[in-house]
Amino acid sequence: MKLSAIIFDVDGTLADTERDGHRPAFNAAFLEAGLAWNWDEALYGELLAVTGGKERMAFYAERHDPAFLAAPDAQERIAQLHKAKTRHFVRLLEAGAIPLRPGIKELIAEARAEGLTLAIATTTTPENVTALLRHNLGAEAERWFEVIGAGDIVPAKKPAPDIYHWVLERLGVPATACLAVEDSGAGIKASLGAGVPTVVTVNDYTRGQDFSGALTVLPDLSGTDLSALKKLHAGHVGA
Ligand code: XBP
Ligand code: MG
Repeated sequence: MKLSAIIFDVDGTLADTERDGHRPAFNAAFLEAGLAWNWDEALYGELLAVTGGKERMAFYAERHDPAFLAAPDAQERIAQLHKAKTRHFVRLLEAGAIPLRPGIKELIAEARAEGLTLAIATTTTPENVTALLRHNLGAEAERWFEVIGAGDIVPAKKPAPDIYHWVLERLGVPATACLAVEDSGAGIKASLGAGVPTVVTVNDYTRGQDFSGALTVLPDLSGTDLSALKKLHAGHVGA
């Protein structure tokens, strides 16, 4: 099965967004709302076990501020905090504070030049994806991706395979004709759960997680061009 599409995860894969992007954006939203919550780097690493910003806040409140969750308007407050957090995160992107990871820009250019289809399968909010692409690759970059599956579009977030199923259905190609690029244990569980061969690039938060089934696990994509990825894919699914 020939490789026809690359499906990218966003957070941790396209860019190192978590420690210096999402985390300070959450903290800015908490401060603005007068909440005494503050997520340091180590705590945030633990909280990343829960995917999705709203889900992550609820998980934190359950353990550290049960009174917050017991209030009748808790879900509404979480939704408001999340809106504010997205605003702060997008502002960081606009300021150029969150660059793409090594090799990403080059791989996207090479894949486009060879006529491969590009797609995105992520847990993050759609606005975050649009802003990340725009501020790192230009205003037209969003259109380079045939399908963008993001956020609450599926109810079950990664590690559930649902977002990959959603993207595959819209791409109209078999899972084995695609290659997923992921950075986390939850991410590869989702991609492999949908039958998509997957390469992993690790980061400080995900190094050491369970990547069984990955075609390869790399520090980043610098030095790994499209032909190398095609070889890995062909070796797995048969050329
Ligand atoms: C990563 C996530 C996200 C972000 C926060 O997803 O788990 O929840 O941390 O994003 P992926 P939101 O690696 O699949 O992109 O606050 O917008 O949910
Ligand atoms: Mg990720």
